[in-house]
Formats: sequence, C-alpha cells, structure tokens
Amino acid sequence: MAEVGSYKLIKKSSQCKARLGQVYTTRGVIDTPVFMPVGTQGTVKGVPNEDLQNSGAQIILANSYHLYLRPGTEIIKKAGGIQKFNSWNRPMLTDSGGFQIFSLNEIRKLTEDGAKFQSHIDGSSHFFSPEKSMQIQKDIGADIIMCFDECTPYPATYKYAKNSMELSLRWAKRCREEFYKDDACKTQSLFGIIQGSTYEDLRKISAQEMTEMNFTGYAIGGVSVGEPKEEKEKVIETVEPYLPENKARYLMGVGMPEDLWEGVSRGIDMFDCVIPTRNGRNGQVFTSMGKINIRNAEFKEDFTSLDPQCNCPTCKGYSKAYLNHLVRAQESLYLGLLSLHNIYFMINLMSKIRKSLENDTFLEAKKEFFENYYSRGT
Ligand code: PRF
Ligand code: ZN
Repeated sequence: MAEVGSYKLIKKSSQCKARLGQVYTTRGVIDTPVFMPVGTQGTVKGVPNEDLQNSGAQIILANSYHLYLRPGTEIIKKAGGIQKFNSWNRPMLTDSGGFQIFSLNEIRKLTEDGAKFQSHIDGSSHFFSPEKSMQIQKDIGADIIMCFDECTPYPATYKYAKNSMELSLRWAKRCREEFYKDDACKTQSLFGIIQGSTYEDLRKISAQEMTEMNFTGYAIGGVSVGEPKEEKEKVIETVEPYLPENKARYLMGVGMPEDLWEGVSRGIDMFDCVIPTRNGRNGQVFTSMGKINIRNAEFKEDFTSLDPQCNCPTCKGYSKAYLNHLVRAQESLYLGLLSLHNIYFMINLMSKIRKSLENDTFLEAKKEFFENYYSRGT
C-alpha cells in the first residue's frame, strides 16, 4: 500500500514543467493538477455535498483555526473526525492555523514557542504552537495536514523575512517530531511549507532545508500576499528546482484561473483559493468568455445561462436575468448557485488542463483558453 499523501508522477509535459500525477490517500486517489475548493468551517459555503461531489471536486480544504474555535475539536473527535462530521467522504486537507491567526487577528503575539491570539469570535485568548497545531489537526483528522508556519507578510525587509523563514523551519522540525509520535501518520500525511518572501536566497535555503527534513509533500507559502504577479511566478521558479520530482507540490492560497495555468506550467500540482466561492457571494462569476458581475444592468434581460460551456446545475436551471434578480433582491439562493457555478468552472478548467497534459498539448490549450477568456476585454 502506498504511503498516505504520496505522489505518483504519471507524465511530464514536453513543453514546460507541467506534470500529470496522482496523490494517494486512504479516502481515494486525487488526480493532479488539482483545484481544492475551500471549506473554511468544513463546508464550502452555500454548496451541499451532493452538488460538490457532482462538480468533480476531489478534495476540499478546511481550516484548523476556525474548527478549533468553533465547534471545537472535541466535538469533531466525538463525531469520528471531520469527514464523519461533515459527511464529505472524499479526501480533505487542513491548513495549520498560522496563516489564519495572522490574517484574522490584530492582537497577536509571536514567540519562539508559538502564537498567542484572541478569537475573532468572542475575544477569548488562545495559544497555538507547532505541537498544538499538530494535535488539533490530528483530532480533526483530514488526510493531508500542514506544518504550522508564519506566512511572512509582504513587503518584508530581508531581515524580517530571514528570521521569519528560519522560525518556520524550526517550527517545521517540531511539527514533524510531534506528527510522527503516534499512529496518526498511518492515515494522515504532513506537508512542509516553504517560506522566504521574495528573496531568492531565502527561498532556496527554505526549500533545501525543508526537503532535507523529508516531508510527504511540499507547499509554497507566503505568496499571493500582495506581491505583483511576476514576483509570485519568480518564487515558484526559484523553488521548483529544489523540489523532489516524486512528491506533490502545493501552492497555497493561489487559484485564479490564470494562476492555475501559470502555476501548472511551472510544476505545481495542488491549488486552493477562496475566490470562486467568495466572489460568487459578490455576484462575480467566472465564464469561459471571462469574468462577469451578474449584478450588472446588462444582464437584467439576458435570458441565457451564465456560460454555454458549463454543465452545472445553475447553468442548467437558471438564466442570467433571473440570477441578476436574485442578487439584487438579496435572495439567499443566489449565494450557493453562484458559488456552485464558480466551483464547476475551476474544476472543469483543471480537468481540461489534465486532459491537455495527457495529450501533451498544454500550451495549445492554454492559448485557446486565454483567447476566449480575455475576449470580452476583461
Ligand atoms: N501558510 C499557511 N497557509 C497559507 C499560506 C501560508 O503561507 C498562504 C499564503 N499564500 C495561504 N494559506 N499555513
Ligand atoms: Zn455553470
């Protein structure tokens, strides 16, 4: 039996660094490259499991920080783990909490030992250490869990970025020790997270030291934190040569349609992004002809579906004019309908990317995608 979280390389593109592969878990095999919808609280907001499964979503992501604060890990443990609790019977991944502590809390204190913060729900005080994050993620029980790290803010001075990256390395070592203490490693796997901000030498050191520690997979963190697109792409290009070919690579918090093409072409296998679900709530919709906001007056009398190329329940059942009406009337139905469409869009896009890799026509497929995607001038 393959190790949980292990990666099997199936085919490399002859045109770029893109890879077709599979990640093994006890709850099923994940075809990569993969897009992971975000279910912060264990649920992808507004989307029932059945719809999510029909979309072809292979794995979803949840956050330890949120689940620890509410409902609390005791309840999830009693339920028999997150996938018993939320009835999602495919693979899941949890983020470690570090990123959420820093993005959701103004009052927090970082020490060598860990991070002290106040709950964004009721202001109560809490402390996360690498060990605590591992215990929480074991209790939650997702298939893939992440090291506790500091997502270095952008911009950061060289000195700040270096100290932060080194702290994340020391924390990764502690995570590893804690993770392998018991049998959890038979059903879960731990990924390391590479930091180092936009400094090439720091990224290199982080990648070398992390791979030396031998994690089951590797994530690139500290990107999509406000840096220009070119910097994000440069970070991937800097780190990629140091990543072993036989392990999965996960670009954290990145997953706009254009990011998927750029990330995959640079050797990334896994992506997650809240935007498809968050933007759905703002009325923003991805289509094969580009992004639209369904709230706009131009759709008031447009009785066609969101995207003629989409086979989602929203496109099959509702017109743009009706969705425009739902959004304007603030009828809650639109939240789930738009999120579901956006998820289908991302999942279908990834499946298109995988097909192009099977046929070794990735660059042709990329060109065709962007010709349509930017055809409206957006
Ligand atoms: N670290 C963790 N989670 C994350 C990030 C990170 O750097 C990012 C940054 N793109 C998103 N989610 N643990
Ligand atoms: Zn659709």
